[in-house]
Amino acid sequence: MATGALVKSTKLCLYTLHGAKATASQCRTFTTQLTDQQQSIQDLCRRFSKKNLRPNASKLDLAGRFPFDEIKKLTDLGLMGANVDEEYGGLGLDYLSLAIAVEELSRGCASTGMIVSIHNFLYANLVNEKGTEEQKEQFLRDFTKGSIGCFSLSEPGAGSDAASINTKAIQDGDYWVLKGKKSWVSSAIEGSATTVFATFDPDLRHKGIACFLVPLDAEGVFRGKKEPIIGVRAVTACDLTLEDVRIPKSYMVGEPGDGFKIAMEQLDQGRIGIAAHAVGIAQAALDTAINYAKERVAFGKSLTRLPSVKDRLTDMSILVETARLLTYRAATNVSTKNSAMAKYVSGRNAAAVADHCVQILGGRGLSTDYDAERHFRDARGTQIYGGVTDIQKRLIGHYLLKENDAL
Ligand code: COS
Repeated sequence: MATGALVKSTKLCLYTLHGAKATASQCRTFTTQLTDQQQSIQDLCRRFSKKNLRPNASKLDLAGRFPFDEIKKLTDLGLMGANVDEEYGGLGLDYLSLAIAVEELSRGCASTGMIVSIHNFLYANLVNEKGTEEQKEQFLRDFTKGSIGCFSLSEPGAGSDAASINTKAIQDGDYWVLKGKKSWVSSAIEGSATTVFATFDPDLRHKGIACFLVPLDAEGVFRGKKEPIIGVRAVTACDLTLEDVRIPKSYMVGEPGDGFKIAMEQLDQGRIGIAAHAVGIAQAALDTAINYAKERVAFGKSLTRLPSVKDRLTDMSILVETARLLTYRAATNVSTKNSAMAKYVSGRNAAAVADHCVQILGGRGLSTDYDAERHFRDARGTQIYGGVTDIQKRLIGHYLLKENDAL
């Protein structure tokens, strides 16, 4: 099928699905059975990924080039507003549908999957769920139609310890003035707006943080150079310097002091996105390993018939499936513990599966002519961005003890 026809038919398919939508806020009992709608999203994104993403993934990665054409097609399919309410141009799908989409897209191109994940889980869903009508008009409607949104929390001096951010918010009448530096802001080079978390009183720690929506063309916003990262190289992350950026007070999400809670709640969602992204990368590494093992002959037979390789492929498959189950559970029953556990396991498993994949390809596993080394590089970051593994473990331990009245 020609690309145009595929896009047209898949778009129709999504709109049909939308007629019977389940909203993101609907929380269902976890079951391994996908609904017809979720199954259709999976089929659609799997086909899209295979046809439109996988063929160019290596080229985009090596060039470190943002996937403009691919994101445009995904926008046309509605997937850049997957959970957003219909009245703002979104598809109103549930979180699991978005997680499945991110997984399938990441399977074809990890960078594209990550861009979709961050835009939806960390930006569009925040505005959709917490923004005022006025904020949604300005910071959401166009963001389901092609504008890209970002999430700015981390700073050069504050990553895991998010409550210690140092970007200042100073009130000046009906305006707030923001000054400071944000780091690792994904898609900021192409993006049109970002959330900014800033402190209006550092002595209050997390209670002194507010969340703002900031147009990236506002006076005083300066983008840094693209970070030269080892994986997901088509994602353009950079610093954002805020030099006396003056914004109306109506751009604040919630009340002063709500910012930390907003950031944490959004990260609970964002971690589901990263977990799904990691599952997609792990599945891609398993695909690559199986395809190679089927073709490659050693000791007079196909690699798949060697017990050591079969054992490795079996381990890989178990790692992928366990990560997927935890991710789907987290997307169905969103909680800090479920999303931390999904992210922790999926990131760790993706790194292990990608390592097995390199090993099965042997010398070719080290070559950029093959996909294995890209999966290996792409997998590594999933244990870092969205909150490092150590933080996920701390969260899981905290809630485990809390649930057992053992804190
Ligand atoms: N949802 C809602 N509220 C939350 C929350 C969540 N997931 N997590 C914490 N809070 C609230 C707490 O309930 C507490 O509120 P009260 O003061 O009303 O009791 C407040 O926030 C402070 O919580 P806590 O004491 O646990 O905060 P800490 O400073 O100890 O930080 C961690 C907690 C480490 C979990 C947090 O800083 C974090 O997630 N760090 C990682 C950041 C990250 O992932 N960065 C990458 C971003 S990608 S750009």
